[in-house]
Amino acid sequence: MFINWKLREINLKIVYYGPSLSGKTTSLQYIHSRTNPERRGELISLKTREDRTLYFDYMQFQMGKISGLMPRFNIYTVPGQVYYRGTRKLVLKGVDGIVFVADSQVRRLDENVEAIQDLYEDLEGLGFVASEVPMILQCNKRDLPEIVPVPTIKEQLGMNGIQTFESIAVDGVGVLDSLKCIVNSVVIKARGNISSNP
Ligand SMILES: Nc1nc2c(ncn2[C@@H]2O[C@H](COP(=O)(O)OP(=O)(O)OP(=O)(O)O)[C@@H](O)[C@H]2O)c(=O)[nH]1
Ligand SMILES: [Mg+2]
Repeated sequence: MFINWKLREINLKIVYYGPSLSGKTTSLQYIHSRTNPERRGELISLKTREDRTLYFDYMQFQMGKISGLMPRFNIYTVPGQVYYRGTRKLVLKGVDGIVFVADSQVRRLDENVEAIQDLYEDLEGLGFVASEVPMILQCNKRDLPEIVPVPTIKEQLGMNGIQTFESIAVDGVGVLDSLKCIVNSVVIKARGNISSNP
């Protein structure tokens, strides 16, 4: 969270985190396509020839007010491929809220578990108390045939107490519901921080 008191702006950062090919970029593309063009910036994607995220995807949008300040939401996705671990950690710097995008396919369960372990390690390495960072779970690819039941995913990821959404990012199903939920949690936390440090 970064407040520019002169401009009366508050910058908030939401990161879409998860294993490779889970649907993070697809989710952000859908969000971009459904956001009012007057309230959002360009979608910036740095990707390889195979359309995989190389560094991150990014977009910004404005919405509502927080304690009289204009919030700017900065949304990022991390590159899920294993060897971009360092980049993932960089993207998490200063994060205010996380959407963990799990790939629901049976054969990807282990990758989801590895990604959540990396996430907690990275957060701790950056000085966060992981349990204090607003986080939600988006179980993606619910349209595919061999998928894990949501309660099993939650249990395997140790995310039983965490708000969860099912999604089909390619069709936009569930994507905005999960975005609204994390935005809401981030705003509530920001309000609390502002009122305790006026
Ligand atoms: N069937 C199905 N395919 C999906 C869904 N969401 C994404 N995909 C496909 O999965 C592939 C990977 O999606 P991306 O959004 O690029 O995945 P990513 O998480 O950004 O991957 P990295 O950038 O490598 O971390 C693409 O071919 C998408 O079209 C979904 O809900 N259902
Ligand atoms: Mg991507």
